[in-house]
Amino acid sequence: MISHSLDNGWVVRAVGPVPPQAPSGAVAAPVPGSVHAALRAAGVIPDPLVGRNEREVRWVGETDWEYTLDFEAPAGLAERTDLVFDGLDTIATVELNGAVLGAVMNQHRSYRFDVTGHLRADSNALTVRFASPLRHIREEVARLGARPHLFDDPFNMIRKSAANFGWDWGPSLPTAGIWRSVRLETWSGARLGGVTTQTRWSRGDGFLRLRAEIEWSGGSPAPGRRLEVRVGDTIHTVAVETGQTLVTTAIDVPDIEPWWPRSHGSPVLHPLEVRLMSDGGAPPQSRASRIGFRSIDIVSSTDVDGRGFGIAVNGEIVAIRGANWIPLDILQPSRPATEYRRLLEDAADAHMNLIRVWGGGTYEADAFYEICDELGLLVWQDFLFACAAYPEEEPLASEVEAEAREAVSRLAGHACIALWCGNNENLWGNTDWNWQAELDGRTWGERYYFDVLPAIVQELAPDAVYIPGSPFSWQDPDPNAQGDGIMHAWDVWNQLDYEHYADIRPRFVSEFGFQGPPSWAAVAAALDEGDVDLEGEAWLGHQKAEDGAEKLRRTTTAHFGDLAGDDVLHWAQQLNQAHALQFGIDHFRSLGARNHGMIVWQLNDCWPGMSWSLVDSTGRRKPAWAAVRRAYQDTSVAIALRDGKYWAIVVNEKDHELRGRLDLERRDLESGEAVGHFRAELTIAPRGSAEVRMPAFLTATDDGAAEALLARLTESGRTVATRWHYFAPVRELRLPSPRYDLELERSAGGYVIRITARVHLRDLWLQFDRVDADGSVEQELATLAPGESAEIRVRTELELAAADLARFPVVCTANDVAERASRASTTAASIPGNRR
Ligand code: BMA
Repeated sequence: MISHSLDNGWVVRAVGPVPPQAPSGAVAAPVPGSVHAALRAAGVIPDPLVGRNEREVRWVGETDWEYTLDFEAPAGLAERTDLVFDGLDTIATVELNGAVLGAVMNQHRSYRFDVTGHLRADSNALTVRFASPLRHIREEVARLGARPHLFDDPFNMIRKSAANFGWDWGPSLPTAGIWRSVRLETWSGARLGGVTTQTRWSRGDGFLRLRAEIEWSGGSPAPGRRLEVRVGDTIHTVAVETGQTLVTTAIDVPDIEPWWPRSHGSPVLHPLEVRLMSDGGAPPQSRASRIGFRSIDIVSSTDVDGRGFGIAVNGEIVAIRGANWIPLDILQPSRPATEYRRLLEDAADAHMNLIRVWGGGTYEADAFYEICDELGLLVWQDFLFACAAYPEEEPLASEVEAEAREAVSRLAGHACIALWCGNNENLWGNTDWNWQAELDGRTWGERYYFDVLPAIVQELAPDAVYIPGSPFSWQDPDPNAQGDGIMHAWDVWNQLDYEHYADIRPRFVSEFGFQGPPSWAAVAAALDEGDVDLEGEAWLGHQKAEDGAEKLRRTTTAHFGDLAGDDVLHWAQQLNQAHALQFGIDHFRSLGARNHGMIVWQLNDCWPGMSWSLVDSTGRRKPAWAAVRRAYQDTSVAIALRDGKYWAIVVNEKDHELRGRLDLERRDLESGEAVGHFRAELTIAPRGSAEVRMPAFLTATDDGAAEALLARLTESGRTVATRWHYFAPVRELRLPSPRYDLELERSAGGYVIRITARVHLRDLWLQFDRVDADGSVEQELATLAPGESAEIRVRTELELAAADLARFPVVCTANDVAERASRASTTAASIPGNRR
């Protein structure tokens, strides 16, 4: 089979009732891409991600667009030629030389048209006409009846990424366009179509299931047609009859190294080659990939509260530490693999072992799953339904089935795929969000989640795990019950404050999160120049969460005091997110065997905005990323207050016994001196934990605002984990004014910055983008006792001097916030009648 790319040379123009803002003629349209991206590149629209431009470009989503390409047919076409679109977004008609090839309506499918005999030797005209997605969903509402959904537009009426219509962390920019590659494929005899593999592993031996689809051109049959499968040292051959469209086989692969997720072993991959061949004639068609042998099962034990939920790989329960993944980009839905890699490495570096691809996005490109295979990151893959009631009527029902079949057959072969999940929050929505009145008996998607999708998984990937939704309960009528199945913990952010994580004891929590702003550089990127004001209208337009600004203000004020108008606000909000996530993770990990996993909401961002992300849209890691990294360490120590008593909780997520020493100290914040000390020797089983009740003398402080607890865990004299605990919120804490020595040392591509504390410095963080927006930084969120140092690496082309850096807001600490908070409270107290 020979493939000819048709990605280059497309143009796009507005058609139908053309709005006044539209370009009068055609503009170049990069493929893969979107109309928005093409108009932006042509200078027709402003950057939709800046300021309030999102609203100005609403007309783009209301307009019909026509993509055209003139191309010459390649020479030497075979018996059969197909036109293949890897992705069309979304409602479109495809025409070749004036003849309609088909009408399509699903962003989540690929399309193949037989164009044999339709190509002209010289010039060919290919047209894809896209209808406005906004008009389409309105028409569908009129046809099918409205159904509940979050946010403004009824995204549940179209098979297209829900988040494209706007979400509580992203803009509403309903795109159209050719969002994945296009090509011609020309072949004779038989074509190797979708190849679906699936593995298992048990006690040293692997097992591979394979399912291959074959298409026939109708030409003369070739002798000896067969499918050859090579994996490791094993070669397995299956004869293929002329006209046979499906080949299934199962292969034992004895004595093979398994694939393990991070934290359990190496993600060993083996080359797999599947070849469709015959004796003589056409060269073999071959599909090469890398597979890992592993078995995945759900394990659960039942107690009085309900049934637990755990993911076991090769028979070992994996304590899941993960993050949720949202689409990388709204305008340009298809992104280079390097961007996947960068973010997935951010996850891996933070000791994560699972990524959940959330149901409001897309099925990601192959590269995403290949990188996860390689890094040992499990993938929880949602089917693409989120926060809405979905009609089960035609043609949506058939589209859902077709897209699910394609996704499962494309992705099931990846070792990383841990499970398939029916939807995001729709089971919960149906029981808890008062859908019934609006639905008035209409369908909401139940049949998909309990019938269609599990049947497809069972047919195409019989060893795969399927769960009906996230959250879901095995037996509790409340799908979000904390004692049963999987929970989303959102009340804590929406209504309470992060200490309330300690009030819940989820068996598995697949969403929980706290908002915090992105880097200063990202905030600046979001706003028109000169407009950088966190409390200003333009930035608040990048806060999409319902009542988000108020929720953020409430929680930040509770911990840091009222910092409105203060230049420390951005840093305080970032730090609040970091503290919140650390608190939540420490608590969930302290639940021991009751809880088998936690997935932070959310790893990444799709634009510069206020969100729950750990890494912002410029690729900068937020302080929250560093806090999660510390809390997710294999071996970690946390301090918990239960019923007025303090405990140190040590988790050993290694496969060997931990023999260590735990030193607990109460320290005076001003002098740095230890005022109390307690030591415990610990032996903790592999993948076990220990709880050490602290003696009253250690924690009985007379002045909580002036003291803190330090827990240090050492193994053979080496520090493996430390954790500080403060008795009072930052706003009350008497942290000394930040004082430190800062030295610079040149290193390849930049500097090593050494900061040595002269006083107790809590949560030291370098906002290096304040100095060089083109530079980068590698750091932890460090707390230093007097005399201790942190080394921070920066890459930069600038010549730096210590004086450029040694100031707020470049070097940031919680001490800076405490100082402002105490100043603010003194001022507030001294103004009579100030009740703020
Ligand atoms: C959950 C997610 C998303 C949302 C997040 C934050 O509902 O499934 O819908 O972005 O919470 O509100």
